[in-house]
Amino acid sequence: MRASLIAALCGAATTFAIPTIEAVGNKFFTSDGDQFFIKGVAYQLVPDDPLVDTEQCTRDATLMKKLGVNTIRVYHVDANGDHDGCMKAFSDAGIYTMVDMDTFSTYILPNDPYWNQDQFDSYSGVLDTFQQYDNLLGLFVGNEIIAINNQSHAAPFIKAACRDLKAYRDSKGYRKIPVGYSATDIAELRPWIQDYLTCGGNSSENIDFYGLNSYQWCDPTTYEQSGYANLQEQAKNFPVPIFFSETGCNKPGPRLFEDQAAIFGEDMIHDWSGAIIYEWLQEANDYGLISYGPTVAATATGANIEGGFSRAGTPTPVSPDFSNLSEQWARITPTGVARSDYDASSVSTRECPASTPGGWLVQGNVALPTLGATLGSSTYSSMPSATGTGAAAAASPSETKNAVAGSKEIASMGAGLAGVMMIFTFWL
Ligand SMILES: *[C@@H]1O[C@H](CO)[C@@H](O)[C@H](O)[C@H]1NC(C)=O
Ligand SMILES: *[C@@H]1O[C@H](CO)[C@@H](O)[C@H](O)[C@H]1NC(C)=O
Ligand SMILES: CC(=O)N[C@H]1CO[C@H](CO)[C@@H](O)[C@@H]1O
Repeated sequence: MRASLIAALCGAATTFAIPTIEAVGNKFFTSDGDQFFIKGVAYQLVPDDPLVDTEQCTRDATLMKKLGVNTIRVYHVDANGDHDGCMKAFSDAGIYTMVDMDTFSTYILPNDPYWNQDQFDSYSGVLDTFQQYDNLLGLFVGNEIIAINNQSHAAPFIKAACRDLKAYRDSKGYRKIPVGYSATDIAELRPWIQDYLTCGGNSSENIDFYGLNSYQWCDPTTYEQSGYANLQEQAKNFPVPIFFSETGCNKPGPRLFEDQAAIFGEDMIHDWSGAIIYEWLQEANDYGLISYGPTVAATATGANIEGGFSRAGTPTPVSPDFSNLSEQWARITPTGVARSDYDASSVSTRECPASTPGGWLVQGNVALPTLGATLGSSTYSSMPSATGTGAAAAASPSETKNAVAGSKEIASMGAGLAGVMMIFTFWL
């Protein structure tokens, strides 16, 4: 009895006193029944896995809590690492984690997509490792895989990955950890991707949430001018939670983060679940909220120094970005709706977009690739024997309307994966 009690207590060492989070309709809810809004930062100090250095995580979590952070996004982790210390440090600070399951060698390729057993094993390894932590908020199957029209035929592979990871999650009896995707913000592609990943009527094959990496709001601007009014229009009653999985344009600077007031304000709050600011650590791309000491020569070497920036130490706020964000978030305390009052049937259903020449290349609700399939081989085509000619006529009338600023911002700054790639090259 006593032994089993001790065992139970020890076993409890990796589960923390923080409510779990689940996606219902287009919102996140805690297991306490409260709606959850993300106030996040991207956190990737080192290319392979920043969640194995407990001391560093503890220092960062303490300052993040002061900033008002409740979520971090980590792009790459090593499923074999020991994450107990970091996950506990963040949980103790009330901070959830969103983890990308892919690695530099396993991500779904944009131009020659395939989805195979090695990828599945690698992604499910991350799920196996992180599912035990109550402060795991969600998992990404990909980040910015599709950036130009002719990469859209990778979309069914994104859905296939979702399908297989969700089926695996359920087969293992894990809680319903949300599995989703993080998209590049390209005006023409945006509605197609949003619709495609949530269309077809079978939730087992759809994403559980949609993250948008958008740098459209460059201070000073307004809700209308920035393009956010258009983002909102396309996100209305979205079928699953949608949020900014990266945001924080730094041109011309300083960053005022006034978009936070819009995202959490009356115009958007009913349809959006918050935002993740890119990024925690100051690097050459100048998006950092903190640094671990002064910039050194790009060629400098030393413990934890790479690419001219220290990758560990005591976090020091970058001014004025850190305090500007802190002040923005301090004014924002969204409550949303209680789960018990929320009617999830109010969300929209999306039609699978028809293919268009030179545009979206996936024909409607085409069958998804099976595990092991490769595009353009005998194993998969996203354009099964053309059955109609209607597709050509279906070019979206919203294409021109959607051609707002932002895409060029994205192209020039290389968000997300490109940002991480940049870190990666520092290590070579
Ligand atoms: C895809 O589109 C880009 C940009 O329009 C173009 O440079 C590239 O050659 C295209 N790739 C293929 C395989 O058609
Ligand atoms: C929904 O998708 C799952 C996974 O592909 C499949 O097993 C199931 O049969 C589908 N359900 C329907 C009603 O088509
Ligand atoms: C809201 C806020 O804190 N704004 C400040 C952001 O930074 C600029 C530049 O230092 C200040 O002038 C603002 O007051």
